[in-house]
Amino acid sequence: MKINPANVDIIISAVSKAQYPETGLKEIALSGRSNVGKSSFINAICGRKNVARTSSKPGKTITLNFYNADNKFVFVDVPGYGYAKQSKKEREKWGGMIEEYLTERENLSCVVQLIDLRHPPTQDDILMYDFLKNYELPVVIVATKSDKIAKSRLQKHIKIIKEDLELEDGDTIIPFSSVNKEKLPEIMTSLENFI
Ligand SMILES: Nc1nc2c(ncn2[C@@H]2O[C@H](COP(=O)(O)OP(=O)(O)OP(=O)(O)O)[C@@H](O)[C@H]2O)c(=O)[nH]1
Ligand SMILES: [Mg+2]
Repeated sequence: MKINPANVDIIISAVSKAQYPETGLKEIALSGRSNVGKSSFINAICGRKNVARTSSKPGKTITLNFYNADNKFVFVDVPGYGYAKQSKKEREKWGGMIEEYLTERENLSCVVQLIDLRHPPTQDDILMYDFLKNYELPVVIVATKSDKIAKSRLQKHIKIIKEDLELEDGDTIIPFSSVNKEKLPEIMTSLENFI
């Protein structure tokens, strides 16, 4: 599958079901801690620099952002979790918005859960993975920022993520870097299964 970068655009920033777009396309959602690289992942896969807004400060993405990827599928950028500077009220509001999308959206065919390759999964990462499994959503784990660790340590870090999440057979885990795009073909092949 090839995505033409010129045919990638935001469809809508939604906060509730009524705003989800009717495209007839399957959706691939991004989930993960704030700042793990979800928006950067969308840009890297789509071959665009800044179609999805990124920031070095956590909490950049605060709505469900739908991106048409060359009419082949839709990426849904979901706000990150584990962002400490949020009030309880904000967290509840966002939690509801994300849960509604993940549990009720018929177009949703796969969730790409991003985990920072440098660190063991957090409690929130484990909770999210279990939540997705509970709803029987297919999950692809992408271990991000692989450019930041030595190649010799990569497999060890992957093993820790697999063990801590108790990854199920059949679930894929792929190390990835949005900076150097290593393993991009593997990511594409894996996403193709869901569109
Ligand atoms: N070195 C490196 N930096 C990355 C990579 N992916 C993302 N980053 C950086 O990490 C920071 C956060 O990236 P975002 O893509 O905005 O993260 P996000 O998960 O969308 O964050 P929220 O929208 O706050 O939930 C930015 O400074 C990115 O440049 C990567 O693969 N390697
Ligand atoms: Mg973001």
